[in-house]
Amino acid sequence: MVRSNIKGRFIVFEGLDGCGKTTQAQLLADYFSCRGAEYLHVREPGGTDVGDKLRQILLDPDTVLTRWGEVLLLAAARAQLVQDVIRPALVRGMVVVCDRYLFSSLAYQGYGLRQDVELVRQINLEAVGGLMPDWTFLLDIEPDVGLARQANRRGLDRIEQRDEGFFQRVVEGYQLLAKEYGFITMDGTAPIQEIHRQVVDILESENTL
Ligand code: T5A
Repeated sequence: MVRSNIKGRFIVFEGLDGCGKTTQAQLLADYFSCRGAEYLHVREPGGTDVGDKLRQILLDPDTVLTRWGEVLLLAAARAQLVQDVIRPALVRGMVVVCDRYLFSSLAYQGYGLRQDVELVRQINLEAVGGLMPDWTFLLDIEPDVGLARQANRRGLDRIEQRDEGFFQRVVEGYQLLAKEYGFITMDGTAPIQEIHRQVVDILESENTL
């Protein structure tokens, strides 16, 4: 059973590079911390020894990787994170806040890189043993806004260096996924604290917190 023994809550932030996911995931983690709740904050790709090594390969601008190689390395990192970290935390009853999940592979590798979306989905569902989040917040921004935020901050990684058409397909992919999976879409250009307040309000209204 996909969710057998799971007592915790699983919350995911998704969106384009620089949309503010990490900022919001951290604010929510701080919120849980202040309330004394047991929580875990993780990001993809990474979060395990293997996953961190794969992250380096995946984001290094000097890496030359086939498209399916990229899909499979991301799925391998995700499988490790779910098996070793996320699922055990959920079984213990913790709240898990995750910066990106398998929807990123559907949006970036499926729609963005034009790989077979159904196959990307199947591979990833296998990789995570069917585990899906309780809530997914999509921070909606235009690609140029996010990439400008990233470039001002730290330069662009291998995936962020892709062309405008790629990011436009990722945006459209996220819009389709939002409908399909019932994401909660937020305006990623709103002030940081305002977005945080809205996230907390939604979770409180559903008795998550
Ligand atoms: N990837 C990943 C795939 O292609 N497929 C996959 O399956 C997975 C898992 C990951 C890369 O890998 C790709 C997607 C990515 O290209 P990463 O380093 O984790 O690389 O990059 P990001 O996911 O883009 O994460 P970042 O932390 O770099 O960016 P965030 O989380 O989107 O944004 P954040 O919160 O760090 O904010 C960026 C800047 O904007 C400011 C922040 O202060 C910061 O300076 N900011 C705002 N400014 C104004 N208004 C707001 N509302 C703001 N919110 C944040």
